Amino acid sequence: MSHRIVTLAAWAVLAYLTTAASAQTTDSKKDDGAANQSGPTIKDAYKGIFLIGAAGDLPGGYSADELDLVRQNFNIVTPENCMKPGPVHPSENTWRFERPDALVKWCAENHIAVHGHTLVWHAQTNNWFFRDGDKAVATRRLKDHISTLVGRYKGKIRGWDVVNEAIKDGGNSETAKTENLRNSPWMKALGPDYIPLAFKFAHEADPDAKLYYNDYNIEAGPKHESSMVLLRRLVKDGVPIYGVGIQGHWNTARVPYEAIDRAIADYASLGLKVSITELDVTIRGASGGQLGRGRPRGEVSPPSAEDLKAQANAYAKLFTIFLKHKSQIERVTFWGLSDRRSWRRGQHPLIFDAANHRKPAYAAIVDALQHPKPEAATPR
Ligand code: 9MR
Repeated sequence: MSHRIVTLAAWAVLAYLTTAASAQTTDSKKDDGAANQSGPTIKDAYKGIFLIGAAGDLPGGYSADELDLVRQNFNIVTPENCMKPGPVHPSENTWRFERPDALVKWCAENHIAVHGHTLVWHAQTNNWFFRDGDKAVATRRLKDHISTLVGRYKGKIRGWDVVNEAIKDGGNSETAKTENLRNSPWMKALGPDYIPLAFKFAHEADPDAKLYYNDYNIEAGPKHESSMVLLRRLVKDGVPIYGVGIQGHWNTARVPYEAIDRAIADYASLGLKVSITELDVTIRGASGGQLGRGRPRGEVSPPSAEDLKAQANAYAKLFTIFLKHKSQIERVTFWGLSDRRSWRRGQHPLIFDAANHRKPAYAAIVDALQHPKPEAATPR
């Protein structure tokens, strides 16, 4: 009997010490920038406000854990590469539908919507579209491409980035008065009409699909002004455009908050919806962008607690701005799944770390619903 009491007492002491030790670990981890792993998921927290998306060529090549992460946290997926003209339509009579079909099927099985990306772009588009042909041939190839792809997934893909990145970078006060279109192969082949034509063909193939113009850095400066000139033309000409995609590849050191706030209102004033289509915010400081300098190849330097905090703050401010415009915003999509599944790997840009754990930014985004960051939501 007394032996039993001693054993129980020993267990109690051990249990106390273990709890104390683990509390200490959690506390000291917190100081290291470790994030709370519980609490509502981002897609549930933002339900009925906007769709929350991730980019990726799912499901092939993803682990079971990663697929679970997608199911739990996101309600819309953008194929990162597999539906772009180059991969899906490498030559005039060759289509590679295996990955796009698998993605659409997996998303349907998991009740996840799909946003198609992208029909017309200057990059990842093979030369055959423009070879040995006049304007009529290039127009026919554009139409065939769009009708086949959009038609195949009619009713299964919610919307499309119809034209991607048509506006030149940079600019000045003169170009700001013009559309300042990039001299892309499509521009050379068809002139500025390629843009309304692409929207027309996409709309004919799926009248219910929500059609987007998508671009980066269009929230600020002369490029923003040019985007307004272009979009005004499209709206005036009755082009079936539904929304504008602000890509959102930013960095904690210089997120143009005020410009973003204004740009969303500007696009809404044209009667267009807005989505944040490729969101990622890299961290500043020494741990941003260091792809293994002085480290074994491929190894990435970890972010500091301070950097993670700054990133969480940046994401919270951004979501406060998005919430301010919630009636105009359809969707916020992250460009990738985790810091391992990102085109900016090494710069820690997303809300899950490389081991699929929530980063401080995750809770900050959910928390922005209850506690908006006021400095980011000042009225215009
Ligand atoms: O994330 C995509 C990357 O895997 C590709 O190599 C790259 C090819 O250009 O495209 C990346 O995605 C881009 C998107 O399609 C359009 N906006 C910019 C994105 C990042 O480069």
